[in-house]
Amino acid sequence: MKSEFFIPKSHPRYYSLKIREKLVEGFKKGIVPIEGLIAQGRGETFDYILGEKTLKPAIKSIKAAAALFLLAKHPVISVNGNSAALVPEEIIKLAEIVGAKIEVNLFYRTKKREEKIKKLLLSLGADIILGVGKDASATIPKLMSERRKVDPRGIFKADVVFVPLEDGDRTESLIKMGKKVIAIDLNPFSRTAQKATITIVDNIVRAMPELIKLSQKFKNYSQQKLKSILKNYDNKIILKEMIEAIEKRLTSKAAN
Ligand code: PTJ
Repeated sequence: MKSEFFIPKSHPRYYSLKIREKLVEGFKKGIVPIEGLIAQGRGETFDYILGEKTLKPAIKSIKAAAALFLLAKHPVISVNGNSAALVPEEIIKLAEIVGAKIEVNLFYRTKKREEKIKKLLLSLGADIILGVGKDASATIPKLMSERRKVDPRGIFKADVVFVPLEDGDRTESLIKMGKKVIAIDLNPFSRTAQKATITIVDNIVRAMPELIKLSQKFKNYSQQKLKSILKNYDNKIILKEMIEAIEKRLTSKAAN
């Protein structure tokens, strides 16, 4: 179900428009909820301000995320509609490299959409997808949204949960359960960004290939080296650096 509209490569916003098209296609296929298009719009705003590139603090977060993944005993990648539409192959690749399970977990949960996302990931080579239908039989305590329903083999028992593009109601609950949370969120002010153990403030389409690359590289590192990468990481400092980067960019734009 490709877009009927032609986007010329010469268009100054070609890449951004192509990402948008992926989400629209995902929406038409029943993978992305209509609210997911709004979420992308919010992300685009921050990306525009950041200059649509991966900034240095984000690279530090990606390195720490790779280290945490590789040190984890039960890492799980939580997939929603937007991440399934934008980076399905990358999710599978990352899971392979770091030995993570993949679980579908939706805020706007419907049986149909869960099944479609599972089918998409299986068709791209994933071997098992958790969290769909009756498999989501465990509950995240004190969480009221549909995201509370999780798989006992997956998010429920995970020590590290990766939540690319989250809506903010779950990260805090996962942290309270004693888990470590890695988030990708272009908005450094969001609740998810503020509460996660590691926040990658970057576009998911740029961050995922970098995370795959560094996870592959770090696989050769000793546990001690991975631990020291984590020890030197401070998420509060990273968020501060990202907010300062936004401030700097806005100030320089205002001066021109
Ligand atoms: O598939 P579901 O039912 O689980 O629903 C998924 C959405 C994304 C609709 C749901 O989680 C939601 O409503 O999310 P929010 O509250 O809009 O938050 C999404 C966050 O992701 C916002 O802080 C955006 O800035 C950020 N974001 C959006 N697009 C990108 C992004 N961050 C990185 N890369 C993007 N491409």
